Amino acid sequence: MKNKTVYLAIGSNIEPKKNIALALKELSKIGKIAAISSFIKTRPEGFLNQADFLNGAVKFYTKLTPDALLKELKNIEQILKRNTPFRNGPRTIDIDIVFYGNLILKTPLLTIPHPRAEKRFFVLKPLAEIAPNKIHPVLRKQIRTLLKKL
Ligand code: PH2
Ligand code: MG
Ligand code: MG
Repeated sequence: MKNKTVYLAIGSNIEPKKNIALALKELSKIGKIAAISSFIKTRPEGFLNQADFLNGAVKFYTKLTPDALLKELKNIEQILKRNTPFRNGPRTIDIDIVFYGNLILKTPLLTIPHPRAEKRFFVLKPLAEIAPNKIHPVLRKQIRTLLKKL
């Protein structure tokens, strides 16, 4: 199968520098990292009473199918002992698939593009750094435009 271009959003608010470095190392075992954005400090969204996050985005080439990629990302989260006590709570690492080529997919386990990407500064800002012209396949707008509208 041909390589697909995937954009991942990465976030951590428990020892974030260490855990992001470990996550990038694990990611490089399941595909090729083509670009890494800056990692920016962001205020927690959803559940507010927790530490600030470091958030960034990665451009990634992989031959894995969306389901297989999701499984591998969950596995990396396990390797980093992700233990989220509750929804939107603190996490050692969160790796979300934002885009998988131009695929539009909705299954009970996986929605691509990520269904909340366009509402989240902590996703759009780093993504705009490495993929300003990438067009959201559902909204049909560039990342830079979605960021500006936020
Ligand atoms: N992730 C969440 C919920 N809230 N807030 C920030 N700043 N960064 C995140 O990565 C984040 C969040 C759920 O995945
Ligand atoms: Mg997430
Ligand atoms: Mg996630």
